Amino acid sequence: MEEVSFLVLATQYMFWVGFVGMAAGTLYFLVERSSLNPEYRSTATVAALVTFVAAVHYFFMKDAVGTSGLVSEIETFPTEIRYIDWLITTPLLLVKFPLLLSLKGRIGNLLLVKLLSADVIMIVSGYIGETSINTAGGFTQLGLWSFVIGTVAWIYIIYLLYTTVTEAAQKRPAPIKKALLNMRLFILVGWAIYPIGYAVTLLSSGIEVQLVRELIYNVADLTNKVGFGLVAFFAVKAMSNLSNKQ
Ligand code: RET
Repeated sequence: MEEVSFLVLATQYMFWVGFVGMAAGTLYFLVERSSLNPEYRSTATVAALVTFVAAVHYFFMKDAVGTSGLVSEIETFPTEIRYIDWLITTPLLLVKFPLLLSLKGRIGNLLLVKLLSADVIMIVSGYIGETSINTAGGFTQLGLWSFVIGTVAWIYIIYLLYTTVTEAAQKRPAPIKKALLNMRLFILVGWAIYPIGYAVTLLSSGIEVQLVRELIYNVADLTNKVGFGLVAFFAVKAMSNLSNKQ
């Protein structure tokens, strides 16, 4: 008889927590959206879209790992589900920077194009690499190169945030400026968890390692989607309150 694994149970439980957390975030952003001045509502709409996509993602993930707590029930993780989520949600997270900067015209468009192209390169290379690692059941050259390319793209995003975005943020009202400076940290620190998780699977492909990686990704996702969304939301909420008082 196969024994129930604590790690499998914990992962199944965390997928539920992820699903409920993302669904709650979506509801919150949608309900609170109407309390904002119309010019700021797009920030709440984008935040709700991000958590909604993730709620759907976690709904499927929890089914993919079943409910038995048996290792044999999980052969491989449905990598596609995560990467489809990331391909949709990471651009939406990055869009909040130009949105809060309210950059108009060429400068705004250029920043958006740079952020989104680097982001798509990062996610697509990660997907190609992880698929090759999964197929080979461990380390591959392609997996290593995908990691390198993806990491360079991520560092470029950080560079843009700490140069162009930081400069433009200085001209924004205090609550927005503060939020933008804090939001950079999510991309620098919060996003770092993903390449670390990827590097660990590249080096060691056992099921336990995959489960721990999933657990860590879940916590990271909640922080980077709900937490990040709240930081941006509170800034536009403060702006709406200020302009209503005047
Ligand atoms: C990969 C592998 C290649 C190297 C790098 C990666 C980074 C992934 C990131 C994902 C972020 C996801 C978020 C999801 C939603 O909250 C693709 C793992 C750098 C940063 C923020």
